[in-house]
Amino acid sequence: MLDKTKKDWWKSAVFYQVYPKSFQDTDGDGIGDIPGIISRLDYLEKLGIDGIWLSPVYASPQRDNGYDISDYRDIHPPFGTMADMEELIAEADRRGITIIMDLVLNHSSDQHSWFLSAKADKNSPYHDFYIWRDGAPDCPPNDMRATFGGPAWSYVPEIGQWYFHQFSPWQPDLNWANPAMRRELYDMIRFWVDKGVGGFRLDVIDNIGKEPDNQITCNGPKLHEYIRELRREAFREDTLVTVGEAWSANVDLARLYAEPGGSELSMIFQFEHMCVDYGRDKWDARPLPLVKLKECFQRWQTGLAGRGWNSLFLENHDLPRIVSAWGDDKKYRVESAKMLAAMCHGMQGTPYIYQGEEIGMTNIRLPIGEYDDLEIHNAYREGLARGETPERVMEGIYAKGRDNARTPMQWTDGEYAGFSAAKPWLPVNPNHSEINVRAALADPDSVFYFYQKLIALRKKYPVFREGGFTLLNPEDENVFAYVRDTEEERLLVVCNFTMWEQPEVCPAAFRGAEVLAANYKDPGGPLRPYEARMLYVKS
Ligand code: TEU
Repeated sequence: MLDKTKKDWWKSAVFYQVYPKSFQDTDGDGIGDIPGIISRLDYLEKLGIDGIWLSPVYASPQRDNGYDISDYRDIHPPFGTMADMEELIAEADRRGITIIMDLVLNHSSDQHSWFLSAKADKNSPYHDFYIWRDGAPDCPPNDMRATFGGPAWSYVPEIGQWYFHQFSPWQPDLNWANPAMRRELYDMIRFWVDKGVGGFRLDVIDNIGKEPDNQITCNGPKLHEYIRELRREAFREDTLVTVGEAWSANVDLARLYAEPGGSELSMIFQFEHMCVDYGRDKWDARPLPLVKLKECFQRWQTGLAGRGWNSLFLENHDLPRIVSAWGDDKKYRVESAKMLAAMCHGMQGTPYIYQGEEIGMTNIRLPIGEYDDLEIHNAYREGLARGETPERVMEGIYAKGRDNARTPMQWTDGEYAGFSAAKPWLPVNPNHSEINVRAALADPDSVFYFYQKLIALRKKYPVFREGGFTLLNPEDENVFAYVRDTEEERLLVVCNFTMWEQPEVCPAAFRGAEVLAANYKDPGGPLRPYEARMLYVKS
């Protein structure tokens, strides 16, 4: 077990993201809940993870599945009670699992009492908690667009003002220029630290320094000043792990957020690698350009070595299932899921596994009416308005829609996959008959045991945490191979990204090396479809 009183304990940790609405239902309403998470802690302990990143469980109208919070100090009733949450923290702790809560500090729900008061009365002490501009009802302050469609400004006739919302009208942006608002957030964070939470994932943290008048959303001039204040005032303990979500980050910006002195955050989630297959936008997905992906990882691995810290991930609740996106979710599902895991977990950083990734869950295809996500419905409307055919728009949604990752966790081959006794809020993937936790646990060659092994290897060999990174054969379009090394150890990771045989990659130093992990028996010779090998030598 990791010593979590050590400042940088999270550098040796592996985290697991739980999306509560889809993890495990216990009260038969078709919606996952906190008692459900508690009931699965033994499973997560078996996997070997050190912490859970819990997507929002706060009180919320659920317009954006909890990323629209109406009370930061309360629990969404269908998920359970505060007592359930306290029990989860305690039960997880008993198993050496730290709970990291999701914090949405950029915006609240439009149903938060602060916003209700702010929009009812210009003289309310909460008015200035949000971003308002005067103006005529037919003339928004500028033409900025919201991420989930439509203008980024909405008008409130009762007070004759516009409010700013980067995401949807139900998610008004908080005004970080207001010190009283910031103080409320810091106090709220301390409320959760006092309950025993071990850290936070900070939703769209790169947005908090926005200057809408200058059309600046990400990386505003005061962004890092705010984050440093947040660190000083709210994240006082060195041992808290803090992960900022920053779609706009490049390597230089990441060094600011995660500099080793610890004045800001432990690490960030950056998404450059997840965007290499975007065409015009994410809905216009192209085949994976492997050379570009390799170049991207190399830049991040070498760029942050000793000067920051990477997070390592291929999935989350906003992204498609990786085995469908970059692997083969049919014939070579098991092989390619393991290959992608090896590629990711061999690098330097802190790995995050998204629920279901560890059993190789796949994307889903639904009729448009069965999707729940507001982003999907907006993309559909906008695609048709642009003149695209429904078929073409649906292809984009099948490839990249966020509900791919949000279908219920597949525990068994039974009705509703053992997720719930009732019809779930989002359809279960029909392939749960084959892909499910029960089957994975019964099969020693399953994707589950491969993840379990990768987690154990990271704990055992310092090279995973400390080693330098060297990319081999950068121009090879089919195989991703790299070496990690310290003065004492060397690790080779070789991954065939195709369903065809590829020439062997094995530098002389690794001839006869120990095989730490592999997804085929008897690794050696040409690489088989989606083959992955992890070789190790003492240097
Ligand atoms: O996501 C940030 C974000 O920008 C997403 O909208 C992302 O760009 C999109 O999914 C990719 O197309 C965070 C949360 O992870 C997401 O679930 C929330 O909807 C969003 O913030 C708003 O809080």
